[in-house]
Amino acid sequence: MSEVCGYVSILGRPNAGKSTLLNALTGVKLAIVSDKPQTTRTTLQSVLTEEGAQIVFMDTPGIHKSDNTINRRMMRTVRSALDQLDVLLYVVDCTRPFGEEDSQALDLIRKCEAPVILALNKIDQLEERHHVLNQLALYKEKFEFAAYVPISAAKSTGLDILKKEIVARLPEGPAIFPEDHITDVPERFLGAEMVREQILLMTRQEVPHSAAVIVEKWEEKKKLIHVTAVIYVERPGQKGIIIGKGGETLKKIGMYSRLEMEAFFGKKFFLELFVKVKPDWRESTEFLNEIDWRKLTSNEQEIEND
Ligand SMILES: Nc1nc2c(ncn2[C@@H]2O[C@H](COP(=O)(O)OP(=O)(O)OP(=O)(O)O)[C@@H](O)[C@H]2O)c(=O)[nH]1
Ligand SMILES: [Mg+2]
Repeated sequence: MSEVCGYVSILGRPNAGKSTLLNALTGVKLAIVSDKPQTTRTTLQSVLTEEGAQIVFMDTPGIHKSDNTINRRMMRTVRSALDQLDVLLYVVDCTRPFGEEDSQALDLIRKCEAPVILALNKIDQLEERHHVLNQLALYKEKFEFAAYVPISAAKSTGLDILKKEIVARLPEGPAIFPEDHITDVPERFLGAEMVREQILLMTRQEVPHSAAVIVEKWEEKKKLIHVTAVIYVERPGQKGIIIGKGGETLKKIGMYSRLEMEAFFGKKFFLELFVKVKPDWRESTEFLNEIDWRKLTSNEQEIEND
């Protein structure tokens, strides 16, 4: 039997459901998900190995207008995901009307030379079948996609068809990674993201955008993993919101993220959380390097090489 293997980048507007789709396609909840736009801040690779096919999926931040340093960096990340790929998976939220920003997002994917598959997501939210057909017709008019697949990432509807459309367009070749390989992302980044996910779920307005998490200690002991993480916010008021009355919110953030870590890594965790204020961190290249796992990995390598 011939084997196929290739890279698939998942692109789309913020909140379209890219990370939900990455998790659903691979069956591993690697990417954090929330109803707040710009949940994903950096690319995240997750590998799916099935009989005869290995697909290296890449989740990306949502395509949006860049105004500050963090947003410009996120858009750079999106563009870099267009560099090396065999198939582009373009995800749209079919419950949202098509607007100017969608046109701009399409301009970006027009630059891609690989086949582009349209995943029309959130069809579980549409009441009538003809709404799906209307949306498909609209997208057909805008761009010649290689395939059009209505899906619900949340309900895992249409994902087998989507996988088939992807696999059909991957180059022949042996697997790049061993069968049990899932990701290159370091454990401590995944842990930090699990804390950030709880912040996104429990806070509103500016707080989710102003929060960053760094795991400072990840120590494997005999019976448990000891993790110390710092939650950074931009203003003292936001620190108060994260901590909550009598420390209630922080306690909940800690408890739910610890449960996530225990379920994912299959070990007991002792999690310590601290909250610090770092004004305007979203404009600091140095700090943005610190929270980006790809930089984190190279720093760690540098330390090892010293
Ligand atoms: N009803 C419904 N909701 C969905 C579906 N897919 C995703 N969602 C919801 O849409 C919201 C955004 O999902 P994400 O997966 O975080 O979206 P994203 O495209 O990764 O967003 P960014 O990382 O911010 O760019 C979450 O509340 C999801 O639960 C779907 O198929 N149906
Ligand atoms: Mg995302």
